[in-house]
Amino acid sequence: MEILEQEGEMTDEVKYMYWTFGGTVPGSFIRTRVGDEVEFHLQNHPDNKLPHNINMHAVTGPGGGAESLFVAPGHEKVFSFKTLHPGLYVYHCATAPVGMQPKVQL
Ligand SMILES: [Cu+2]
Repeated sequence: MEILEQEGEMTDEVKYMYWTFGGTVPGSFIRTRVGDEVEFHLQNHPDNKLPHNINMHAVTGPGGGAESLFVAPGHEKVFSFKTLHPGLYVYHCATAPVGMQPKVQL
């Protein structure tokens, strides 16, 4: 998944700089099955201005992976996790200010 900071139209004639997962807000669904082993790659586009990360609420551990996936512009981080519980989970960037970060379900 790639983080893209890009301007979009919030409403008629109102532009906003979105911090997106893959160019959309919210980002796309990531569908897995219980017991899957997932290798997740997070890229931060070189044109971005800020570091980002991802907190997956389906992941047990510090920040749901956020600490392992804190990535500067132009770089990539990788981590692996195993899906242990069924359900619908959110993921979001947990870099401050969290309230401005994109959200989606996992
Ligand atoms: Cu972010």
